[in-house]
Amino acid sequence: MAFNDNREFIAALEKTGDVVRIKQEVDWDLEAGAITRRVCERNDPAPFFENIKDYPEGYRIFGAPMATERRFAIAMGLGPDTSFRQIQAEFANRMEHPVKPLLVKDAPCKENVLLGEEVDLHRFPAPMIHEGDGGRYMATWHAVVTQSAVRDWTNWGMYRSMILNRRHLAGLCEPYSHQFAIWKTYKGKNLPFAIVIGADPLCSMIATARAFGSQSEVDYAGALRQEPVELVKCETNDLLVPAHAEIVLEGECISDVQVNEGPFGEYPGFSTHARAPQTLYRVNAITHRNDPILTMSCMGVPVDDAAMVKSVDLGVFFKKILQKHKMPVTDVYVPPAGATFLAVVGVKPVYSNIASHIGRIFSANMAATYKIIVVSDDVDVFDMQQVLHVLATKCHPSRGIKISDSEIDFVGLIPYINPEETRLRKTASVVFDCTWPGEWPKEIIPRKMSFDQAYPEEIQQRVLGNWQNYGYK
Ligand SMILES: Cc1cc2nc3c(=O)[nH]c(=O)nc-3n(C[C@H](O)[C@H](O)[C@H](O)COP(=O)(O)O)c2cc1C
Ligand SMILES: [Mn+2]
Repeated sequence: MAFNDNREFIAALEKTGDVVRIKQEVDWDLEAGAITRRVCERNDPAPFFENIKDYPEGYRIFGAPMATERRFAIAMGLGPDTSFRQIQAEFANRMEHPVKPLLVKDAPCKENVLLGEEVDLHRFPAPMIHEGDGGRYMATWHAVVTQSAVRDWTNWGMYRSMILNRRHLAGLCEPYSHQFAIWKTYKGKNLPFAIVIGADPLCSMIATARAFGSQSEVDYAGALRQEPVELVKCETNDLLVPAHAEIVLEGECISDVQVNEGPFGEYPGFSTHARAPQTLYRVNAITHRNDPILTMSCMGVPVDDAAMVKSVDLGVFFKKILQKHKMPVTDVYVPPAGATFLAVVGVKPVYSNIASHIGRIFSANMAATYKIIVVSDDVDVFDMQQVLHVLATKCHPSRGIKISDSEIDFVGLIPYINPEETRLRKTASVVFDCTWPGEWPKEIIPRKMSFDQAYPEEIQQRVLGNWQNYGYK
């Protein structure tokens, strides 16, 4: 049974000790952000702020909903100790079976309907998340729903937005995003939107995934939930939104106008994107549940929600792309600590120049992951201790490192590039080949001194069979 909303999710997290109810008053101005930041950096339970300064009782903030493997696993209905490998495999399997949504009439998200003069974004405790942010961010863990002009494509994407005044937001929506593509179908007219805050955890998670082309994310939310998502129609446009969401902002993105947005603490772990003209969202109506729970992601040094969910999603996506190119890939791990910049690829069998080949496929298809480590199948790609070992001992400092030019897709988010590279939209990508060179004869390949390779099978079996007798668990 999937969770219908964050309230059920929080109740489940409480049972396993993965959430902390904070009853002490906390300030929306930096304090809630600072707590959430420290929580992310320590892998602590999610903070659930129940008492926010300046706001009535019941107006709450749920921070870092999906920033740990444990919370990700629980959101998927798996045990809290499920390994990253298993989580990723389950995610990949479920995504193969889309489930269409259900339309309903009655919905908790309509408990309060605010129209006209009642529309005021300041009713909600939107936090000032990091020092230096351009404003209070209303939407940092949510889904923005839009639909193409001919209504054949409904998109859900997570694109942040910042409060400008009572009824306007400024939002960052990268030019490669689907929302941008959808807006183009309106041929210069305003784009109707619904910003859905605090839907069930898998509905928000799916809004961050990239592997969909022009398919509708809601069917994949159903896939992850293994149950349909219940949708209800908006009050002021025809868009459909998750019925159990906490807060829904309905309105239009205004054409021909741009407004300054940011800066904001970004997912690579730095604030790199200067204040810049972005999309203007005008809010025409707000609907919300009684005692609404605002969700918040405090992006920064990993592991936050973005690092966690993008790791799982990109691992699945890269493996698919490499398989499409007939690469003998065993697994792909995008370690959360690498903030999506780094991927580890396991291959079997290894052949000459396979690492360069993989590097070229990455550059051609997935421009935002610039460092690739290629390992053979005796290395568990999900175990960074093993990966570091082969990076240190098998990768030749010159022959094993292949650098190539690369284009920049994510304007301004790469911390290590200089202004000239930003202007030219050029950077580089690198492959670390941690496999033995294909041309080496067997005799010169060093033998790995590990339990499974340095002992005869018979000794290994004896040792494993007696392990507890020796006094080990
Ligand atoms: C927490 C979080 C915040 C994000 N914020 C933005 C954003 O402000 N603008 C943006 O273009 N992408 C943002 N992304 C990335 C998009 O969600 C991601 O590219 C997603 O695939 C977009 O949906 P689309 O493929 O339907 O365009 C964010 C991702 C996460 C996890
Ligand atoms: Mn999309």
